[in-house]
Amino acid sequence: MSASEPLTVGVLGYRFMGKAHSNALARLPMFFPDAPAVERHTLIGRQEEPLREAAERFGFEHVATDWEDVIDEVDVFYNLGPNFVHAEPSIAALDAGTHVFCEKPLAPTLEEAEAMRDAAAGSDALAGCAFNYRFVPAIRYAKGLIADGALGEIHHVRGRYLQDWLVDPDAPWSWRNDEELAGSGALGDLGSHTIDLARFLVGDQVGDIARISGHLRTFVDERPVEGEDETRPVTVDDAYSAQAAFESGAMATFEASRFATGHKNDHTIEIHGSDGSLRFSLERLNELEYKGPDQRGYETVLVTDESDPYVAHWWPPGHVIGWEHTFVHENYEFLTSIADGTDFSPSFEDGYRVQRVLDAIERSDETGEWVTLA
Ligand code: SOE
Repeated sequence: MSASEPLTVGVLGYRFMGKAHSNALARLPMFFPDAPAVERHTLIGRQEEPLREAAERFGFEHVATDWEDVIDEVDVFYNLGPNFVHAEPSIAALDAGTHVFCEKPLAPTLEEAEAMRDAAAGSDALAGCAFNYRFVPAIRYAKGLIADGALGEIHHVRGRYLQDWLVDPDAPWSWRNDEELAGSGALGDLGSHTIDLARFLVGDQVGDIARISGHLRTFVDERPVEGEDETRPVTVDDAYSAQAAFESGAMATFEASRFATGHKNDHTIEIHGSDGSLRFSLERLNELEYKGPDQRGYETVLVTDESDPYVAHWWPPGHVIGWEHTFVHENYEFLTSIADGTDFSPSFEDGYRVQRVLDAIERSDETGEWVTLA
């Protein structure tokens, strides 16, 4: 790729994440003019008709029904498919020297995540894992406070991710309900975000998770298949909870549920230290609640100043941004890392480290014992 030519991107997946990332790529030229030029080259999917319709709508030049025909033809491969298609195409692309951006969680199993991590380590191409919540301005602001020591010694991390889209027992079965296809349920789909955020925010202060105990629960064990007169078993968790100790001795509690009635996409993380605390909620994405050493209680900081991360690319202070903008930020950073030949976080190593924690929670649930992460 020469400096003047655009990066050609092939994207596998054209539903929810395909739309989120295609929108992000389309926003870059207007809001991040210093981002590398990108050509939305090929959209990859199995069903030709809806694929062509999506390619038209998302601005892709070409379509393909087989990823193997694409990964050698583009500079960057986005793997936005279901968890069970993360490993093989991503490893093949990295082995071919194609940069890879893969949605979270990295894989359904620890073994596949390890193979992806190793492929990235052995490739000259760049690999990133799309934990988009690292790219919320308020989360970046929180990380700055923690890095500056504003919270003092970290004692507690408390993360939870609550949704309720499956509380209706008649909500249809999908690949997210199947262990072979997804690996786990709320644990991997939602818990992976929270565990990654905890590692991102306090990892430098408290080290990695040293040991953990977990509990998984499936409330509804079979669901109707949409458009058919049959049901399929639910073989993954509907909810999980876990408690953990970091290497420093700091404590963490994590939970996620798809049965938290009344909560639509409620991802919150709280951190308590010797000198202060902070609290973030995705439902109030532009705000950070912070209690510093000189305050009696929490104050709500509206993180929309032009000096705040990414904000200057958008609108004046107070003109808030949303969930979709986090994808623009992560695409900007990943594509810029490719163009500059610099590292990108979260890497496949980060994705693998999250997968180790997911796997440990599942093993703890099976044995009823704490699991030490070597
Ligand atoms: C689950 O419904 C989901 O789409 C997750 O898969 C995403 O990662 C999360 O950002 C929103 O909820």
